[in-house]
Amino acid sequence: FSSEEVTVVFFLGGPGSGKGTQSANLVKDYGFVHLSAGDLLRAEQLREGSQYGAMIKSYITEGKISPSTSFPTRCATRSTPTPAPGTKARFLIDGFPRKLDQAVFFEQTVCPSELVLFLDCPEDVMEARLLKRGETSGRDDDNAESIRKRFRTFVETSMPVVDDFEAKGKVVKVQATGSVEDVYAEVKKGIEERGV
Ligand code: UP5
Ligand code: MG
Repeated sequence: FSSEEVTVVFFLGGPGSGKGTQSANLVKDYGFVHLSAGDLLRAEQLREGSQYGAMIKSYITEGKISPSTSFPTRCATRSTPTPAPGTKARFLIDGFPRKLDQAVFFEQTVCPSELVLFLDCPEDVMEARLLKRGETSGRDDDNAESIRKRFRTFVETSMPVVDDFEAKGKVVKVQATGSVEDVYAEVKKGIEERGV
């Protein structure tokens, strides 16, 4: 794809910063196709007959990033509707790329991103949200031990991706500690200022 054909916005932020929640708002108001790498991996994990199920479960529980640069992208392409002719498709890619090699691979082989939305949130706030969600979510990684590992991976492996985009002037950073509504107001302001 070229940037004339599609608009790609990467939506990054720590575990529990609110990417999924705010994505739902953005889909409603801005017509994005939402692709969550984590959701796609969980769907593949649960798909009957998947040869990757056990492997994905282990990566998710350990808070590690699956090694393939292309797997989430492949899942995404498989599940993506074709846009109507003459319209520009808009993709909101949530929780990807979270490793430098994934970022380079995606931008070189799929499409360069237009913008990177980054939800900035302290760990104590994210932890409280995830533990609360863990009471009902059934997610393999919403427990204290996995959360600790996810935070570590985020700091060591995924923040460098954000820093790299920041150095390229692509990042819109939003404080994510407020209410869902307050955070969304800031998200909207950020993307509208950039004209996306
Ligand atoms: N909540 C949200 N916003 C709130 C607010 N403003 N005030 C109060 N509460 C708020 O929100 C989390 C919880 O907080 C919810 O209960 C929500 O109601 C509440 P959510 O919107 O779900 O946050 P999100 O940032 O999406 O958190 P998530 O847990 O999904 O983030 P992760 O980045 O950890 O999870 P993801 O699904 O992206 O990845 C999971 C795993 O998949 C990774 O750890 C990794 O093992 C694997 N993975 C790969 O291997 N490769 C990839 O490319 C991607 C993922
Ligand atoms: Mg999410």
